[in-house]
Amino acid sequence: MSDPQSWVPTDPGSAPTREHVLSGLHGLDEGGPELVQLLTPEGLRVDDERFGGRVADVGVEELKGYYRDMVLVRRFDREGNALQRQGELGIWVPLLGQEAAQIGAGRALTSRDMVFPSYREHGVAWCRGIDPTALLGIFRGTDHGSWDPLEARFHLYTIVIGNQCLNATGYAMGQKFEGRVGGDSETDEATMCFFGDGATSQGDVHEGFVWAAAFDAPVVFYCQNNQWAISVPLEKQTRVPLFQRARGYGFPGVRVDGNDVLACLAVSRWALEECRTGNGPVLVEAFTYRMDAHTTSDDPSRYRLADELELWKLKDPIERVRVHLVRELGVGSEFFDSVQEESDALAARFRAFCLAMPDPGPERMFSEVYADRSARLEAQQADYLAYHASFGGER
Ligand SMILES: Cc1ncc(C[n+]2csc(CCOP(=O)(O)OP(=O)(O)O)c2C)c(N)n1
Ligand SMILES: [Mg+2]
Repeated sequence: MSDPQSWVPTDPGSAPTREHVLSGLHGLDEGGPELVQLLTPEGLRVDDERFGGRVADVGVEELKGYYRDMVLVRRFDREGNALQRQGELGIWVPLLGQEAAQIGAGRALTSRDMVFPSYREHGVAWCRGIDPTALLGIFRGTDHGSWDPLEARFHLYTIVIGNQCLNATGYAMGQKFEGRVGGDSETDEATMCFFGDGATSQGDVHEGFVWAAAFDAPVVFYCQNNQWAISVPLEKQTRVPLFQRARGYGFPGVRVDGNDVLACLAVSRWALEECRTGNGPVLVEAFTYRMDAHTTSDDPSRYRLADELELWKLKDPIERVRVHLVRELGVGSEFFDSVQEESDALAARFRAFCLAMPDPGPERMFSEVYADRSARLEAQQADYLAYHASFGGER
């Protein structure tokens, strides 16, 4: 494409041009020969010389567990979307299509490892034991996250693109300085940092990579390449596959099939182990697809073709595990029915919790700004409360 803006429809209401169609084709990319895959979209196990051994312990029970994780996470994700559409949430950030990338990574973590998410990591939060209802406040506008980041070993969501790469790198440098790396496999720990393909164009990510490399920080940079940064396609972020960028910084990069939970688990286990033993950092590019809108405020039909989604549906991360469990491992319908039931119950609880959430009082916006409250903040709060009271309780 000669015109760098040719992928942007000038009139959003118009039909896509030939250029738009061609730029949409990047989504058909199979991920290239370097893609690590252990479970094909058809549900067949394939081996990988480098990473296959990392999941040798995964049997039918473990696979059923990952299937359950993905179904439950998808179910409350869909409920979040519906709640936003019904006016109960200000916004929802869907993870549809990225369940395997997140569960594979999340289940590779130990309780000692620390995680820095962006804003779409509901599946990783699930793996950290954070109840899905704890995510609702952020999207209902009542809090910035209601879990204790250190206790959960899962930082609060970061909306500022790429910023968490600096936080994660700093945290990982601390792990290194404090000797919690490369000593004892019972106590060693690592950091995992989640970000998107678009974030790789941010200075913060570059700076994080440079510092992490210079200080051998035990951080796994886990990029979920879902092919889009809102309406900006991958080819506007990079000229080379993202995992290859790691080489320029001096650490390894691996591209894994982000719709294959087993491969994501294997590669994440390897990457975290590298970091815990002092061989970090590592970049993992989970090659996946955002099947829904960027957020509920976005309309992807303005900038991408429906065909692209139809192709990725054939690579659905949940379906391939289901097919594998049924055809190769003989798992019967009882199991699938019970997971379905459990997911509906979770969605009902999620919804009921949301509808019962109290609105925070007007003093709430002042209460956790600083650890020590200043006189100025006290005065601002008093002014605001007086102003608020002048409406006589009307909101
Ligand atoms: C520093 C900064 N710039 C711009 C934005 C607006 N913004 C929100 S999400 C987004 C796209 C991010 O895409 P990507 O990194 O691929 O992550 P994805 O949403 O696809 O998971 C942008 C530009 C922001 N939140 N922060
Ligand atoms: Mg993206």
